[in-house]
Amino acid sequence: MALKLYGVPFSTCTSRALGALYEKGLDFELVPVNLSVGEHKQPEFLAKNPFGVIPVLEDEDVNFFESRAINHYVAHKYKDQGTDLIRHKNIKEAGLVGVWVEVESQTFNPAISPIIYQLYVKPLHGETADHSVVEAAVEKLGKVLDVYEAHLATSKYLAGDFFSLADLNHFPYTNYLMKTPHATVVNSRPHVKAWWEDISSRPALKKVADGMKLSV
Ligand code: GS8
Repeated sequence: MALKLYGVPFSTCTSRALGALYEKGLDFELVPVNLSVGEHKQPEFLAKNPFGVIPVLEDEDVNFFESRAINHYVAHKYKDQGTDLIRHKNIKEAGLVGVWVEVESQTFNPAISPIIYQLYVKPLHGETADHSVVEAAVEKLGKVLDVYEAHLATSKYLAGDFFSLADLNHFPYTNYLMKTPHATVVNSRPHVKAWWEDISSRPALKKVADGMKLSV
């Protein structure tokens, strides 16, 4: 099999890459990486990603890391297969996909990731969540989602009237957030809520959610 994804489905970044592979309906092998024994810090894995983090997508002789870049590659390489994640036939729409892919990475992710780190990752290491950090991040996320709320009032999805990589890249962190009491930050904004309900009901993303087993 040509494509191999190294990672574990409970990891948000692995799940981001799984979302694109499932939306494309691709045949691939998921190769588990045992984080608890530090397999990702061993020479064999470091040869694939010198930063020692998951996921890595191996396509025969090339290794791709950084989940968003993996998705960009998959969206381009398989542009005519499964869901068109980048609107490659319309340069302006493709440009808007690029805008919202960056918004997720540069604005949404820094606001949401501390919440998930405190509530899901720290307990995995036997550490206690710092709720003051969570509260501050929820407030910051609320301000970001105020902008999303206004935008989604006039646009069904983030880049336009079509589902794209921009929406998909938001999936894993939001999926974990929605299992916490802080789901209210989404549910209290009607257009953000409707957008979330729409994207999270897609069969490919439901399949991703099934593998995201961490709980608070
Ligand atoms: C982040 C990769 C990362 O931190 C991406 O791929 O998007 N920007 C990169 N991966 C985490 C798991 S994320 O669920 C990881 O490998 N953590 C283990 C470690 O840092 O030791």
